[in-house]
Amino acid sequence: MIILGDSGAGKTSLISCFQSNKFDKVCSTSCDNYPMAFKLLGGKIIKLEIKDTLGQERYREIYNSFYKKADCCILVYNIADSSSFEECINKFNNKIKKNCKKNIKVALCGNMIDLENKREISFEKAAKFASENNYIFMETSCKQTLNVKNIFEYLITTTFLDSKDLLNNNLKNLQDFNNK
Ligand SMILES: Nc1nc2c(ncn2[C@@H]2O[C@H](COP(=O)(O)OP(=O)(O)OP(=O)(O)O)[C@@H](O)[C@H]2O)c(=O)[nH]1
Ligand SMILES: [Mg+2]
Repeated sequence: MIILGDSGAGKTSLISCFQSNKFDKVCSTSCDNYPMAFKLLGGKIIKLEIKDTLGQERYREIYNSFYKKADCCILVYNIADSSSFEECINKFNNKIKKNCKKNIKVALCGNMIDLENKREISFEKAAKFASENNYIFMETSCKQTLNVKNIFEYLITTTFLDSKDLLNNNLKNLQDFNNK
């Protein structure tokens, strides 16, 4: 899984919040992958590597090899910063279409919904972009640990479970081994 989005959108915070279920105010972006293991419905076990990236334009080219390997992607913007959304719908989306596997599963993530009074991008606008591209869409807040687990679990489940399993089961059964 690769995490993409503009600098400051909250990529590192999302990973950290997903892993620890809490909000660390300062998150420095690490070059490492974050390995995790999950047991899916029906007992299938997957080992997932989450690749954090640096959002600044000058660093973006270094991730080209990760685009090719990724099975799924979270594309993050800040709902209170329209330029971070523009970066997603233009630059990052083009990169995904050009460099990723054709069948990659993408989740668009509108982060920082705790900043509702500063919102610049409406839910509807982002949902429309997501549906036109066949992307999952959720809004999250790392600060309030809202929807963070959901977006990861939903993306992992839809990426690695067969549609037949998805129909028969409820995704709530996904188990995070690292929390056990
Ligand atoms: N209010 C609020 N602040 C957040 C939220 N998520 C992250 N932040 C803050 O936003 C700032 C940027 O978050 P990062 O996770 O470092 O952003 P990033 O996308 O990893 O940025 P780069 O590594 O530079 O590409 C930090 O100060 C976080 O504490 C959120 O949901 N709400
Ligand atoms: Mg970061």
